[in-house]
Amino acid sequence: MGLVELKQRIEDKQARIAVIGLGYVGLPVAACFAQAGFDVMGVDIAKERVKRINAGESPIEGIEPGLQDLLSQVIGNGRLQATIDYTNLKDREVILIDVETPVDKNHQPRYEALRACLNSLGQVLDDGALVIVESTISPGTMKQVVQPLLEKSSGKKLGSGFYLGNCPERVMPGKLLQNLRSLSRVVGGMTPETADCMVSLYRHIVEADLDPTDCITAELVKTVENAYRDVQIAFANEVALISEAVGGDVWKVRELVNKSPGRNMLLPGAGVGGHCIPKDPWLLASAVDGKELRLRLIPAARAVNDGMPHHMVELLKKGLAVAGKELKGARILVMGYAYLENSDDTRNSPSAILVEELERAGAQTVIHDPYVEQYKGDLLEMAKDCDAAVVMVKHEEYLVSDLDEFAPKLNFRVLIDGRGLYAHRSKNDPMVYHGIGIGNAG
Ligand code: SAJ
Repeated sequence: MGLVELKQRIEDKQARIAVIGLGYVGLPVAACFAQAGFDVMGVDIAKERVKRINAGESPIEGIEPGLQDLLSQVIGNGRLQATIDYTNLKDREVILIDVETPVDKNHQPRYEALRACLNSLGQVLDDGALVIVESTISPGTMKQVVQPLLEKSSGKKLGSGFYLGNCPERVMPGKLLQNLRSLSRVVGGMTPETADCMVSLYRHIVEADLDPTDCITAELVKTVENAYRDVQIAFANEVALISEAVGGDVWKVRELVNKSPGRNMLLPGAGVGGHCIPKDPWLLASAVDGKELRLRLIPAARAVNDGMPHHMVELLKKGLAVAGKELKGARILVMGYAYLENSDDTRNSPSAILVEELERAGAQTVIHDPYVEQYKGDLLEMAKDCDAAVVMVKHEEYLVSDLDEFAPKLNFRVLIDGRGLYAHRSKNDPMVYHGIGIGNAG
């Protein structure tokens, strides 16, 4: 089938769609196209996940407004079904790929899941099918990895046997459906006609701008927008370190800097976690591996942000020293384990780095997080017998908790504040307070 005919079938909602990878991106995407009226086949390697989805049960952790109801609806009316078997994709005309694309400890992209998916898909790919990679990939991956791999596994040629595009997602845990529908999408096609056909497809589920372009631009936009945020956060963190060193207050500095036109200094903090920001700068940087270009800013920003949990340990050592304690043998209350406030998502959590370093130094840790199942509990109770508290996440519960009620529960009133939660709160109690960006750290 040619692109003109496929575009018509897409416009008429006749095109049969597949989504490979039913995680926090793929599942909402599959459900949205099914809700729009398409016949959608979801594929995942996890049998248990497929079973739960076919039972109309969302396997996505955390609160995702509308997702469970939507899934029940589209499983109930048969528009969406899930499978582990790629042979069920033989009749699919549009295939979206939403598999993981992590980076390893050497910051190199790990495309095992993507390669496996393309190999399996190639065996069953229908003539003239449109394959769209939604996963975040290093610029150049469509041309250097996806196209040759799919041509090899399918025995077909790009442009005649199949068509290729890259349409990165901009979802965020807690707002999966909302972001999917309301955020603009960059629609990269290997040819302008492919991008045009992709716009017709996404128009069915995206209310915002759809920006047609080529694949290298789509690959660059996604990784650049997250590297940009990482550099912005690193700047705020470095200003916090300067403020500490010179006796300033970074929160006041930030507030006044941002009064200057065109400034928007982000928030310094105890670290940068999550599924996107720590990874995507490395996907961008790896695009120039082996080329003459040596990057300095993007890797440096990553180093600054990765250094923040370690800086929290340094602040804690100083705080404990005032109380005549050292890390070894101390019992530390870690407040917050999720990577983001009011979330249960712990992927790449800075708290994990902090806990590992504290325990390596011989400290005991008591972890509290009102959202993460295994760390839920009574904060005041958990504070008892702890020598100090370290705030890692600005969960709503901590914003409202009464410091003066909480501090006396600790053996030593040492509070290390990684998110500026208590920087300007009255601390009547003789508190040893060391906060990110507050100059009294001494
Ligand atoms: N963080 C700071 N200071 C800040 C902002 C964030 O330290 O000023 C930390 C957070 O505590 C967290 C990490 O950075 O540990 C990431 O926070 P985030 O607000 O960037 O949230 P993410 O990781 O969910 O980022 C997502 C991204 N969305 C997608 O990739 C589709 C990102 O592009 C968005 O900008 C971000 O959501 C958003 O704006 O909400």
